[in-house]
Amino acid sequence: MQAHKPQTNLFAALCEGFPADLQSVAVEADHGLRYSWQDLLDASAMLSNLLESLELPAGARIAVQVEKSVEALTLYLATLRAGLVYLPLNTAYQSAEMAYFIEDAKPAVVVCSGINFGWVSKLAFTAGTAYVFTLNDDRSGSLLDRAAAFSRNHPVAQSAPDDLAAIIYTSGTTGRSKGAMLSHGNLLSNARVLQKKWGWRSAAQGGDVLIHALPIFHVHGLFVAIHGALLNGSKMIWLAKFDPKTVLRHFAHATVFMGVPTLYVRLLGESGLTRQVVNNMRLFISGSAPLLIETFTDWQTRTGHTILERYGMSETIMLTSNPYFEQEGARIGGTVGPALPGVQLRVVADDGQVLPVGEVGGVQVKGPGVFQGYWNMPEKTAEEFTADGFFKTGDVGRVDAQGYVTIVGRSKDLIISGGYNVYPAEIEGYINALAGVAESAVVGVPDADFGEVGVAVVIAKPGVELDPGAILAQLKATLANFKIPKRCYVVKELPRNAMGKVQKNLLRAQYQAA
Ligand code: MLC
Ligand code: AMP
Repeated sequence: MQAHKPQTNLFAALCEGFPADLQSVAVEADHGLRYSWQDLLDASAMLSNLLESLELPAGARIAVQVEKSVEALTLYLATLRAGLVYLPLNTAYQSAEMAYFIEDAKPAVVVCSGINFGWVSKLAFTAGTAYVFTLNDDRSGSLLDRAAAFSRNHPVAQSAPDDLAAIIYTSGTTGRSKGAMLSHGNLLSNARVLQKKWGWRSAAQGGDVLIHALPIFHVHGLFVAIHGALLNGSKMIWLAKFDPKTVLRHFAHATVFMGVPTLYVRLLGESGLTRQVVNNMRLFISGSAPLLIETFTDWQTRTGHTILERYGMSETIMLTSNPYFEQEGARIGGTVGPALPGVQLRVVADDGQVLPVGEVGGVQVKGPGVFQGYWNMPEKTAEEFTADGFFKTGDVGRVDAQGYVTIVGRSKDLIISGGYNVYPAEIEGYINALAGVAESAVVGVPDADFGEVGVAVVIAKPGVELDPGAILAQLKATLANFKIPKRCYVVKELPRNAMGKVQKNLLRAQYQAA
């Protein structure tokens, strides 16, 4: 008898979780269409065949900036299936941001919305991209037109665990975005661990249904949510955008919900959120940003459910999780739970000494989800790893005697707003380049909805009168909307320490109250 060879291509491994009845519903989209498991297989095969017909070199990047749709999901699956590298990009990125990603990643194929074809194709062709296709959220565009001629059969590419599956760009503290290279092995091992840890229910156990309301260009929506459902053969209720009232309506037919804290805050703002409404739900998961203890307890009071908070990042996928099963311990608000199986997590002092239980320091990790390095940045990659192979997360935290991790802050200058990362250095760079600006500092302040939002504090060049509104308007014309500081102040000077460094902690305290 031939031994069963485990699948190492992520797509092939996900398919092993598909239910026996391939005609059953895999994805129920909010525009009313239902896609069967067979539809996902057929569509991904056709797209894979199209990609293969382009005769791209091994490791070619497929850069995708499109609105959320089930077809975009099948393009992701097709890229894995063809053994190529998926590179998703936030739909909010404007031309300067897109130019950087395309120049840096040199994708062989770019897929964009039809409405952006003019400027995106110009950037892509200038950077040497050979093919630009369009894909719209109404199932139109040249990508699907071209794929229609291809077969619904496609042998899955042989991918080794270390072969790249995706590149996820994360902004850099110096302002330059870095592409985190993730392999089939990284993504698959994490998906399998989470399937067990979160008790995903097989069809025989009644099955699970996931409400998918997150964007699909970041780790949370693309990997944690999609892999979770597919690997378990669980249906997804696919919402193009998060709307609290729509989500409330779907709770009756679903069992699992994943969100960034802002989604929970907005759901709590709905009077319709009651115990009865979530009666059918099994699990609420939060991550990507700190979940305030008030949100955690308000959710418990209103729904009777305890949110499971987990922690991760683009470079590592998921690292820790509060327990799902009672016998593994309680879900403790304010903590992100113990390290997942296979993850080694330690807390170190500034000098690299490993700290004892309870002490606060830099969080370092090692494990099967930790990425392969930053695209084209070997020095930067080397800087972020210790000599003994731990990745420096840039988060600051502590671990208690039971192994529960609490994230207390970040050593990286980063604002997390509604689950999106905003790097002050990048925004400051743009502000400083505006006419009449001498200098600027961007800091994060607490916000009831987004958790944290950016505030810009700007100094004018001598003799120049700056208008804060005009500064924000100019930024809006250039940068992704979520990066725009929510407020801007023009001041005479910035607080500095003895070394002349701007004291952002003082600015934060000052503008938090303002
Ligand atoms: C929108 N805006 C934001 C914002 N989202 N501003 C700051 N932060 C954000 N996150 C701006 C809009 O541009 C608009 O500005 C104004 O705020 C109001 O917009 P809105 O209509 O309320 O926003 P909405 O479309 O509802 O989006 C909010 C949101 C969205 C919370 C649904 O931001 C979202 O989907 N966030 C999830 C991000 C995510 O998936 N993160 C995972 C990263 S992975 P104006 O001026 O134009 O009107 C990761 C690893 C891990 O971190 O551990 O998971
Ligand atoms: P990203 O680079 O978008 O993947 O963001 C990763 C960062 O999000 C981490 O380094 C953390 O700072 C933050 N993060 C993710 N999950 C949590 C959480 N549950 N609590 C606090 N911070 C989190």
